[in-house]
Amino acid sequence: MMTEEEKWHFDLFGYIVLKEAIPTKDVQRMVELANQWQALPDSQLSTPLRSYRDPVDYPDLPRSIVNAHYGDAVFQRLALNGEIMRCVLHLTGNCPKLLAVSLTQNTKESDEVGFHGGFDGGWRNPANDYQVADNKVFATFLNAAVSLVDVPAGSGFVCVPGSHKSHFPKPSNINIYSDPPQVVNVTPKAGDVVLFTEALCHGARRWTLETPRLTVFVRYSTSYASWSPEVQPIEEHKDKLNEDICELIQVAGFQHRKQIVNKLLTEMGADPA
Ligand SMILES: O=C(O)CCC(=O)C(=O)O
Repeated sequence: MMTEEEKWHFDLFGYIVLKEAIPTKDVQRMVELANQWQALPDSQLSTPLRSYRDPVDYPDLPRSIVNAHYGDAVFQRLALNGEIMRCVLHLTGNCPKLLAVSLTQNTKESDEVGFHGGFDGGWRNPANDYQVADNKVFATFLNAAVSLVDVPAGSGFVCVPGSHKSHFPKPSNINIYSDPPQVVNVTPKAGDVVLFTEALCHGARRWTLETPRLTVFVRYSTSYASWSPEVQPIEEHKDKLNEDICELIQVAGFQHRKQIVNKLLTEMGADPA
């Protein structure tokens, strides 16, 4: 389901860019909702929408509105987007779980996001695994960063390519503003997706434009990841989700094949067996 070139790129660098993966009308709808929701204080967002960190207490952080998929069907379509899912299915061995859909705004005033992930003081998080075998790439914790705006060079997502496999600490002089080859600034256009393993050392440079940077971070893990058992459909808001999304959120054993996976594989013309 991933092409040979995509596997090569993802394995070597820890991310791939899926160009024009999201239909323009869905991008426009998400921008519209982002502008509406981001203009409201947390107290006026309809539950279960809320900020990851309330901007009243954290005015300098980029504002990330979590549970966006409960707020509008466009975010449910996004979490099941065919381009994203053909890669997520490959990378999770057909055992995906939807963890989070967060609509994030960075303004010129927002703090930059320092490097995190990758080699972390000699200890590698066992829940954030990365392996390659049998011509397959395997990653247990993925982030699809869907850009709703064109990102200019010099700001937005940065990473240390290949750091998802590194075994040595990053030199202290390497930071989010360092140059290639150590640090790469990925600058998607509206509708592009940067799909990366959370094992990759990554962060974000300060936003430089007057109009905000809008990104939807759609996070997936393997369905059997037991470190996120609390991520289940929220009982009192379950009626806002379609059946496919509800199933995608469920924890399931690694031998269990979700119906939504078979449905997606069939749609993609792949053999569900
Ligand atoms: O804003 C970005 O592109 C970086 C976001 C990030 O670091 C994360 O989602 O873990």
